[in-house]
Amino acid sequence: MKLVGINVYEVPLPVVGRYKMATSEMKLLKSTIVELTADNGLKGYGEFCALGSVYQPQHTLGARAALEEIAPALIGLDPRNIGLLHYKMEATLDGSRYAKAAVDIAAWDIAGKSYGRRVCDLLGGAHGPTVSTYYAISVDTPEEQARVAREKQREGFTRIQLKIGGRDIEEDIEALHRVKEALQPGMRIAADANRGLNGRDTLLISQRCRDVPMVLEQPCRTMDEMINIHGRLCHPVYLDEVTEDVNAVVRAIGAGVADGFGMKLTRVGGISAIQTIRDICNARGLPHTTDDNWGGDIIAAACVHVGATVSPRLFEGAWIGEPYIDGHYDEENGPRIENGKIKVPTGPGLGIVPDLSKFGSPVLSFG
Ligand code: 0XW
Ligand code: MG
Repeated sequence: MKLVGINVYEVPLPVVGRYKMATSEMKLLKSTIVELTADNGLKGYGEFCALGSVYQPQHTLGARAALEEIAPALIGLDPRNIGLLHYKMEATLDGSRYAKAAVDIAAWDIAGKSYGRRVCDLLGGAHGPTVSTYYAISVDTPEEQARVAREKQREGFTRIQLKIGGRDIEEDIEALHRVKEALQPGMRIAADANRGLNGRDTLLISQRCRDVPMVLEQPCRTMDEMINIHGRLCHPVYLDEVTEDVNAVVRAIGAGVADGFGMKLTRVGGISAIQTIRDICNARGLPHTTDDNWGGDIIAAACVHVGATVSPRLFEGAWIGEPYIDGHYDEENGPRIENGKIKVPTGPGLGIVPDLSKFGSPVLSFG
């Protein structure tokens, strides 16, 4: 099998409802789909969707430029030889993991279709037919955040992620206490500032909310800030945005500054990279999610397939953008949240058969 074509599509994803984090509010996101075509006609799909241009040091146009750099070098390779694809990508361009992740995910999709197996089965097997997910509650008034938390618990979610930061910390502190009071036992809480807090405010919030059973997710902007305050916090810390690759994950674990992770496939380089991180976390008993920034059915399915293979004792859920997206790339198989759970797609590869008419014409084509 040889790669004979690579197409790149742009899919606009207007945000349904409201999605506000400490550093930005999302209104319209532009997802990027990578389609690999093999000489036997098989196609594999990958996806990345940057969360605007200030969320991380990678963004849409940069990732698409990276695809222009790497795609021609992949034509002629066997897409099932995923390690060789990565070797070639690293030999062609340093960094730009969003772009490489989309190629990686498409390669796992095409490999699964070639072997007639689901991606989760290629990754060691699924622990069940569904995975848990969690709901991210936007920055809002403390009363509204508490109302949403109660509503999501009634809908069957067992974990919420409360967005904090970007406001007076008294509001964060009040919101966390109101959410705690609003919930029945059985709901796990992550307070996620998406790097929007400094060390002082993180310490103050943790001390003033020591009675709230939660984890602090990526409060500060840098790993060094987290190393500086970690030993003085009253809560476990999950790192997210700063763990930009496998090496950063290993560094954080070695520095003793991570008690778990909000892990995103495209940030670290795709399914191959998160498989490694999954196994490292399993060896060290570190809980983690299998999420991504944003995106449609393709990246959602990839997060769910990986999540299905995470040890249930460590799995913190697969977040997907479905509640904020109007429609699916694949109306029949696209991942959906029901009672706080997502069914693992059953078809080979990612199990997604995208309606290509929804992607329009390619914005880039190679081969
Ligand atoms: C909740 N997420 C997985 C989706 C948004 O991109 C933010 C992210 C997070 O945990 O930071
Ligand atoms: Mg996070």
